[in-house]
Amino acid sequence: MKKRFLFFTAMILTGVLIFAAAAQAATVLRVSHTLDPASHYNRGLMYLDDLLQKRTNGELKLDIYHSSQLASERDAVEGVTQGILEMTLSSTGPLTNFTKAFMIFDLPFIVHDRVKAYQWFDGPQGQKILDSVQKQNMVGLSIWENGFRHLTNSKLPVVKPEDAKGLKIRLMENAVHLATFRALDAYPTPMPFGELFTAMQQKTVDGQENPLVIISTSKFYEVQKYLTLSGHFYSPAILLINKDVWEKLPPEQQKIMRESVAEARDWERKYSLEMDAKLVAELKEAGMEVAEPDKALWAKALESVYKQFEADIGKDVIESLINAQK
Ligand code: EAX
Repeated sequence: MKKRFLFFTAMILTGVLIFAAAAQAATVLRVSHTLDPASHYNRGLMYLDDLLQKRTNGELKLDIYHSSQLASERDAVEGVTQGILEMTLSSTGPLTNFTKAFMIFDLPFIVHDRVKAYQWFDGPQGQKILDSVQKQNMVGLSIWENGFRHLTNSKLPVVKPEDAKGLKIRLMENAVHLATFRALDAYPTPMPFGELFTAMQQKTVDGQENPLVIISTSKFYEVQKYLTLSGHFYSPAILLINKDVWEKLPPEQQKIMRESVAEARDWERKYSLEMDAKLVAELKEAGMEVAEPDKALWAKALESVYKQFEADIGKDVIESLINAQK
């Protein structure tokens, strides 16, 4: 509790300072995220900042806080709803606690062809999901990429779904993800990303699941021997801005922001695809033992999760995302 209070106080104080400075000069939007400076999130946000500065002659810029320096994902989203933080780039992990519309992304194996799925994300269906955050005093700017999540652990090679039985796996604080690992008879342990490396190092958990780019940039290979290329969840990254902050931007800057965000999204997705293509080899070299499981077998073992959340998500929405990838 005390730690969270400190986070929020720090956010408010830096916010006041930045807005005081902004009175004479540029508008600076603080963006919080949890990942490493070398991650796709950070690189994508730097790309966006570049575009914004160029296109507004430096009048609009980002101040990027990486590695959970400012807040965990959950605290950051809460900060944006309250207007004590301007922006965040967040997985759907904590978002489903604010709006159920995002749960569609969290179903196991719902996305198998991400390039086809991008069109659905960027079209009216994705927009409807983004718009669901308005009730929480936020504007959902765009759907970027976190990536296909793969399982790692320090105990044994996991190839078949039953191999995960009994493993203590750190998960995001997300109901669909937790239900998925319960269906595997694992012990899901929800925890903020910032605490994960230490938890694996101290063996509080046996494993975790994240995209390759995160396993690599956060150096999880130092504490995890086994990598299973399960790709069980596809995780998008949602770029959020506080609604009042958004509405105060002059229309010209809003237009520049919208265009730049879409360009940075495409850049970040491409970067993430390139990383995925080369990282298996790099992680092997770093000492990880890599298993390529039969995904159909895993999908079958996890079918029950769809039934569990069908009423919350909507059968039509599920079908529409599946059909978009045919
Ligand atoms: O959004 O918590 C996680 O595992 C996420 O992948 C990470 O925070 C990036």
